[in-house]
Amino acid sequence: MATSDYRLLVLENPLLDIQAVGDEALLEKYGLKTNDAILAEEKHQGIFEDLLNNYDAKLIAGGAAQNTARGAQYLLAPNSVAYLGGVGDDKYAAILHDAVKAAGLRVEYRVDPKVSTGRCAVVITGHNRSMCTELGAANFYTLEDLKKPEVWSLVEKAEAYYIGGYHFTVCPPAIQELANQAAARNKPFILSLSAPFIPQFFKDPLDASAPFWDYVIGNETEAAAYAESHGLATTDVKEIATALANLPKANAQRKRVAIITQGTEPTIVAVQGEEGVKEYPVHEIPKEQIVDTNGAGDAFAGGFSAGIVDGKSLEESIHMGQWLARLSIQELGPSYPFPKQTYTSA
Ligand code: 26A
Repeated sequence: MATSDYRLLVLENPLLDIQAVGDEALLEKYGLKTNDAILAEEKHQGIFEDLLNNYDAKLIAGGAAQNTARGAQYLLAPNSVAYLGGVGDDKYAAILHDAVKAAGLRVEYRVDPKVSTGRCAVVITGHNRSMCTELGAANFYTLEDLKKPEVWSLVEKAEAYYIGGYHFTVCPPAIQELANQAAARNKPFILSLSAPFIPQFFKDPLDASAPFWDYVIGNETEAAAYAESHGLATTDVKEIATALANLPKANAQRKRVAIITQGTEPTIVAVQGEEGVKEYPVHEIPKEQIVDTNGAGDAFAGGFSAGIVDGKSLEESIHMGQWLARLSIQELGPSYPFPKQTYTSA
């Protein structure tokens, strides 16, 4: 069946991951938690060189929603996904260009010749990953960049939007513009909560976009952070999912769906106005097959979004997300196996 090009448009922060296996001492040196995502402060400046010089770090294409976009493209027909964000004009941007080209992902980067491409230090300890990000050129994306003709034509062409919540630290007006476009034209608007610090410290722009979420995706720690910062008075993942699904909504033509992943525990799904939540068990793989879990959530979101864009059922879309996450955790960093594996439906 012929489909139109670039049906899914994704916006967030393109980053290069500098990833290494670390230890407690390294986490302690930089005051990092074993499993977290934060913005780099003054005290973290040395971590990138430290990882490269002393921990045999690998350079891997990252940026949470860029991983999701590569993931969705993995499952969809060629030329289905386009991605927006800001990079520099340097060797790190060249690595990102190579990675997205190999994945068949179209990018429209805002290129800033004066600022370095963003970097994310990823410290792996066992099945945990601690991430510390210096946004660099990714931090300079603006609403004007979204309105450039070559970008805006992608906005108009797209049939669905996916926003990585990390972009709330960069350009809420661009997110809001895509939210409005989605609601006005009844296109699905998918949002990832991305990290606990987003609902904690970027509550206002997050809440401004909430009425536009058709699908909201998070993991258990992000759900808990949302609940706490929004005074939900519960720590129960199912109750939080139900609360998210039933927030006020702008586009009444779509019922909101809230999806909470919990690692190897079942994926929780709540639908606006519907009684009860559904649970979708995860098909675990043997522990020795896991390389690292960096990007597992992004991969889930990529598979899920591919399903939604392709008009698959909610159940099938969840299955696609779980399938792609399972592939990704068997690769180094937020990557997918090539040659491509063939998806088998639920
Ligand atoms: C603004 N921040 C903190 C971030 C990120 C981020 N992507 C965008 N913005 N912090 C970490 N990541 C990415 O998350 C992926 C794993 O889920 C990392 O680059 C990594 O590839």
